[in-house]
Amino acid sequence: MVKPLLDTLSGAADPEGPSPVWLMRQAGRYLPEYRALRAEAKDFVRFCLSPDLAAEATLQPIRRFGMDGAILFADILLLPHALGREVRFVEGHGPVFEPLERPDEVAVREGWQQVTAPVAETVRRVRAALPAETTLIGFAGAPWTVLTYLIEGGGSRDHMRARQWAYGNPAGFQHLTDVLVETTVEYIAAQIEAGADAYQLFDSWAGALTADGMERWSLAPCVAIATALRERFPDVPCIMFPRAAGPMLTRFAVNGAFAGIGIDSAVSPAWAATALQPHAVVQGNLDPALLITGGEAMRSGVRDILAGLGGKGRHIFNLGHGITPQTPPEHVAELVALVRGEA
Ligand code: 1CP
Repeated sequence: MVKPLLDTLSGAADPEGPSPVWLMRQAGRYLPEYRALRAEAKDFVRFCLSPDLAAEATLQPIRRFGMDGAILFADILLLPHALGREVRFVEGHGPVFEPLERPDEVAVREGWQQVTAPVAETVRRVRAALPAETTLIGFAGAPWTVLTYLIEGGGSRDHMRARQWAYGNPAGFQHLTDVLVETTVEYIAAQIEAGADAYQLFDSWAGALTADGMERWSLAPCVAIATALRERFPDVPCIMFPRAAGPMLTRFAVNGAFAGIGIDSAVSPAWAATALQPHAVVQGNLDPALLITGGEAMRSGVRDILAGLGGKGRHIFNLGHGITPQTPPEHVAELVALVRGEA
């Protein structure tokens, strides 16, 4: 069975074919059918942990647009939630945690996998409903990005407290990272066993670290996760997304642990084609603002990315970060058609 996205990650894609396409946050509030479904569960954590609702949210963008990849509907903060750091999603604000006071407040907790078991059930249901050619993508947050939320008590502009913990108490920070590496491996393994074809590690805040800090707190733990999973599931590729990593992206690409590297919109396609693409499949990187803008601005952005990265069987079309709620769904339909050469 031809699965264009999985085949690209495995190096088996037809170089003549169009770049496979999926979009970060392709399920979510820009879709009216998502807003209607979301209204069925007041609490976002409960929504994510309801396999019926989460499977439906995963499938909505596939039904409407037919992307090559479906990303599991869940959240990167469900794992720490299962480890006893309870998360609340506050309407109009975002995730909120009781901020960590000490590194030893996080440990591998007996029974945590029972809390995330519904996520694997979602994967099973999506797999059963998905067209055979659609790649099902599991995911988790990278340890650094997850830890920023735990340490700051939620989202943060500069991640100052998390950076100070990492630089000021490396032993304590290593303990926190180790706990997340160990549990992330099991969390993704459960998604793979339930039917995920590939998985992505989101390091959304990698760019807040120094180059040395990124090497230690982003690259090293993510390599550890991908290496452990490759031993168990040699055919399941990892896409690493170290957002805003800049020139450090080459360190991720040459490592060999990751079949794909996600790039943000600040990276030039021409640079990525020479610096990254010889070592890994490159995923990206339309500015989400161009998807909102639409029209010729969007079309020219798409053309530039395809000219730089497409046509080699080593590119997955995506945004440089997630779709935002104000995005017109018609622009998403046009984007998918453009990438496929149908518009
Ligand atoms: O009520 C709602 O609908 C809340 C909005 C929402 C959604 C749709 C949140 C809250 N999470 C999600 C789903 C989600 N989150 C998915 C699956 C859906 C899809 O991609 O189609 C995925 C992959 C994530 C990943 C995620 N969650 C990341 C990494 C990607 C990124 O955007 O950088 C991060 C940082 C989060 C944390 C999070 N979840 C939600 C919010 C508001 C936040 C905070 C974001 C921030 O600090 O800016």
